[in-house]
Amino acid sequence: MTESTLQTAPVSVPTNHPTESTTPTDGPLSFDELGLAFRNRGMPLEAMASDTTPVGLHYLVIHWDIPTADGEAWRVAVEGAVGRRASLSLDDIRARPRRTIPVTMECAGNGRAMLHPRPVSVPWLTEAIGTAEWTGTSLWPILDEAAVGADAVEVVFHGADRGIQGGEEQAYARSLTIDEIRRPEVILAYEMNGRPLEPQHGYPVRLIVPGWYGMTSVKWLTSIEVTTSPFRGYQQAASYLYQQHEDDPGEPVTRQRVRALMIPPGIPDFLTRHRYVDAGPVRLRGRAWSGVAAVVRVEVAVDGEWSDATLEAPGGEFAWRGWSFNWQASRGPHELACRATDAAGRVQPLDPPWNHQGMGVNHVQRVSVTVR
Ligand SMILES: Nc1nc2c(c(=O)[nH]1)N[C@H]1C(S)=C(S)[C@@H](COP(=O)(O)O)O[C@H]1N2
Ligand SMILES: [Mo]
Repeated sequence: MTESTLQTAPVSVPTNHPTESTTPTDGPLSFDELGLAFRNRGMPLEAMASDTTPVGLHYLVIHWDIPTADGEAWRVAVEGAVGRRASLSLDDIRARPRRTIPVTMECAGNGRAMLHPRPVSVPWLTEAIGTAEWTGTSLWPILDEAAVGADAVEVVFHGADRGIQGGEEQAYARSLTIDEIRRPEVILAYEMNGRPLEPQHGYPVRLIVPGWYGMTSVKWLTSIEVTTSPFRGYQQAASYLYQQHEDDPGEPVTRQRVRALMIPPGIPDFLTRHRYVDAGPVRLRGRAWSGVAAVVRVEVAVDGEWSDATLEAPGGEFAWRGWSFNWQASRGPHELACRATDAAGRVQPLDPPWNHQGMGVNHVQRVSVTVR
């Protein structure tokens, strides 16, 4: 590249700057964001055709580097405020009662790049989503055997990966309250879709917390630490907050907000991904989920007119629910949209709910289509 093309490129020139700037911007996408987008890939929306997302199509989030892991030598420590500490090998974990759960996992930052201004991080549009069959063993019996102290309040899950974020060097760690991890569906998972975890998904063992946004499901798990005071690590206390501005103490991000997505119909243009559909009956399909309560309604709007879609049988308490809608497509430009409602009465907003970190951005998806 010559110097002049660099100056007019639609992305800013890489500067080799040592730390990130996360101030929300309406500026062009930066090389930093481009790099994050390649490392943290999304699920192509057409993968919603199947109940279970193939491993290679499931979205990924890796804050730093994928650790090199030796499954034979791996140990998960059970430590802190417990009566009996333990050090579990992969075989120890595999020997325990086995449980397979279909779980829809979504990154809390999904939708972030649609905000104005946009928080600078992984620039997700709508694709930070996937549903896998996770196999593992319930966590609570392990803690019960370790004799959790009466003064215990939280459990911190530590990952093997290390890096710097917010100017702070750290290993990835997140906590949950004791009540939250008593749920039997909170598992230590060692298989995804019937195969050992792949390196990028947390090999050899990770936590899976159905219903919560993905940051909770700590990968490359090395330690389960019972604490007697709330954990204040970076990924808990500084990141994953709904904040209105940088100094806002905010509210912690927890469970997945209700959301529906559709498989964009017809065929796409290569560059813009604008859709082309033939006139006549078109069966729109998609998926909907909520980490709070079951999805009870999905609606589709054609040019702003909302009608109910047909719901398929739920695929499990923690998996997305299929839906379809028969659209009689007439020639011309159209805008399609979809939105879900859950049994807790939550419904998706029409416009993006802005917040400083770009968390839980679950407004309705809009797809423009040309019918020919
Ligand atoms: N140790 C560790 N665990 C982690 C992460 C990470 O970077 N390190 N990313 C979290 C985030 S933000 C998400 S959304 C999910 C993504 O899981 P996946 O890559 O298997 O889809 O993993 C979570 N667990
Ligand atoms: Mo995430």
